[in-house]
Amino acid sequence: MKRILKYLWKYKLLYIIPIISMFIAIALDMFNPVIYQKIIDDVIKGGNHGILSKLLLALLGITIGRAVFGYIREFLFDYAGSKVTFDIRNDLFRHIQKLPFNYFDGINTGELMSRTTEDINNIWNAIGFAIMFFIEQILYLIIATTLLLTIDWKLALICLSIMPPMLYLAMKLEKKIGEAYEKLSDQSAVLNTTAQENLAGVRLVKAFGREKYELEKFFKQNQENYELNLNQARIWGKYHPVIEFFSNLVLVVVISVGGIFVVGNQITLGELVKFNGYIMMLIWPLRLMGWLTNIIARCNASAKRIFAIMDIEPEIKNPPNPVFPTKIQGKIVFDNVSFKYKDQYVLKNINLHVEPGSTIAIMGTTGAGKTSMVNLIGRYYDCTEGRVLFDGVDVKSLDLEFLRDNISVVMQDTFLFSDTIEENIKFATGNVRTEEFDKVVVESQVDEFVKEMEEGYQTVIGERGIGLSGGQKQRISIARALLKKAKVLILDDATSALDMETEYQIQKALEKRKDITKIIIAHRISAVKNADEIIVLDKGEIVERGSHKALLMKKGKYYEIYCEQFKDLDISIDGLKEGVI
Ligand code: M5T
Ligand code: MG
Repeated sequence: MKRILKYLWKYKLLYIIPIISMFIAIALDMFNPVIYQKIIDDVIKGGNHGILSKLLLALLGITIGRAVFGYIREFLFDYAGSKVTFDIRNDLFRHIQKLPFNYFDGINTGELMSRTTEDINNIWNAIGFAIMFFIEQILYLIIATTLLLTIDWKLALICLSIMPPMLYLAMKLEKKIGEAYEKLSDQSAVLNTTAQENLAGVRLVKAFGREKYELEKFFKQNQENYELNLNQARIWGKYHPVIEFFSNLVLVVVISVGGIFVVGNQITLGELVKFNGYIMMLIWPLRLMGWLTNIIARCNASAKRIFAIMDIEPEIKNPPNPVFPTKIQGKIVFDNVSFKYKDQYVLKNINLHVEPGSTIAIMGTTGAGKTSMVNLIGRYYDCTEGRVLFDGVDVKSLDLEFLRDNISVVMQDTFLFSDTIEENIKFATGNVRTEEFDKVVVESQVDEFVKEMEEGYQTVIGERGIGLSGGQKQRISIARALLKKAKVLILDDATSALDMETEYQIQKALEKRKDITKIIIAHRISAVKNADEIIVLDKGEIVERGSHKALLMKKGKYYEIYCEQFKDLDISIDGLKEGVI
C-alpha cells in the first residue's frame, strides 16, 4: 500500500479539488434534514408560511450543489485514479520487458496476463473509488453520529445500539463473499487457461481425436465454476436478508420510540424527521464498510504481487560503464566458454573464432546445446565461465542495446504477429518500406509467394488473418532478420521447413552478403556444407570442426550424419575425391 501511496503522491495536487468537493457535498447533505425539520416545525406546525419559499429554494440549491460537487468529486477521483493505474501498468510492463529470458522460462504467460489485467484492475477499483468511499463513509459516520447525539442522546443511543450487530453481519458477509470470490477467481483462471489451451491447440486436439477428453475436462471445471458461483449466491442469500432486517429495524425503532418521544414532547416532529434523516446517513456507511474493506484488501494483495515482479532485479543488465565500439566488424569469439542453466552444464569449454563476413555452421543432435550457444552472443543468457567477445570486447562490457542492435536472430520457433506481412518484416526497423525491403524479400524468397497473394504485403497473417505454411513463416522471419541490417546474423534451424530448392536460393543470397557474419544452426548437410567452418556439438562439447570436405575425409560424426542423410544416394567417399560431392 505504501508503494501505491508513492504513486498517488505524484498527483497530490489533483486530489485537492475532489477532496474539497467531497467535504462540501457531505456538508450540503447534512443541511437537508435541518430544512425538513424547519418545514415541519416552523411552516406546517408554526404557520410561518413566509419562509416556505426560501426553504424550498434552499432545498433546491442543496440538491443542485450536491449533484455538482458530487460529480466533480467522482470525476476527479476517477481521473487521478486512472492516471495512477496507468503509471503502475506502464511501469510494470516496462519492467517485464527488461526481465531476461530465464525469468520467462519459469513463469507462464497466463500468470503474467493476470498481473497486468486483473491485479491492475483491483488496484484501480481501490484507488478509483473504494478509498474515496471509505473516507467519505467514515466522515458520514462521525458527523451523523455527533448530530444524532445532539438532537436527543437517549433516542440516539437506543438506535445506535442496533448498529453494531448490523456492522458485524455486514463485515461477516463481505468476508465470506470475499473468500468465495477468491476461490471463484482462482478457479476462473484455471477454467480460462483450459479453454485458452484447448482453443490454441484445437488442431492438435482434433488431429488426435481428443475432443471428448477435452470436453470432459472443460465440463468438470465449468461445473466447479458453477458451484462456486452458486456458493456466492448462497452466502448472499443467507446474510443479506438479516442485514436488511436490521436496517429496517432501526427505522422501526426510530419511528416508534421517536414517536413516543414526540408525543411526550421530548422532541418535536420536525426533529424526529431530522433524526431519521441522519439515521439514514448512518445505515449506508455501515452496510458498505465490509464491501469497501474487501476491495481495499484485494488491492493490497494485488499490489504485493505486482511489486514483487517490479522488485526482481534483471540478472542481465547494462554494465555501469558500457563500451560502444566505433567501428563494427562483426567478429565473434568464444573463449573457453562453459554454461549451465541451473546446475547442469550444457556447454563445456567452447572455443571458436568467427571472422567478420564468414559463415560458420553448427550441427549436432537435439539437445546438444546449439541454441544455448548462440543465445550467449546477444546475452539472452550469460555464460557461466569463459568469455564471449564481440569485436574483441567481452559482451558483458558492451552496451546491451548496442550489442542486440548488431545481432539479428531467426529463432528456432518462428513467431509472427497478427499483423500484415509488411509490418512483420519491418518489425525491427519500423520504418517506411525502403529499397532495402525489396531487396531482402527477394533474398529470403518471400517475394516469390507474396506476389501471388491478392493483397500482397498488406495481407494480414496469424490469428486475425490467413494461415501460412511453416516454410513461409520461416522465410518471413529470415526477411525480418535481414532487414535489421545487423553485422551478425544467426539462423537457428531457420530453413528446416524449406524445400531444398528454396533453401539453396536463400543460401546463395546469403553467401553474397560478405558484409555480414553468419552463424547457421542446421540439421541438414545441404544447409551447412558451404560454410567456412562447420562445428559439430555433442553433449555441449565441440567434437569435430572443419570444412565440409575435411570433415568428410575425417570419417567421424559428420561423416556419419552425411551417410545417414545420403544413404539412398550411391555416392561413396571416393566421389568426393573426384569432385562429385
Ligand atoms: C541444450 C537444456 C536442454 C538441453 C540443453 C532452453 C533450455 C535448455 N535446457 C535447459 O536445461 N533449460 C532451458 O531453458 O539444455 O538445449 P538447446 O541448446 O536448446 O539444444 P539444441 O538447440 O542443440 O537442440 P535442438 O533440439 O534445438 O536441436 O539438454 O534440456
Ligand atoms: Mg535449438
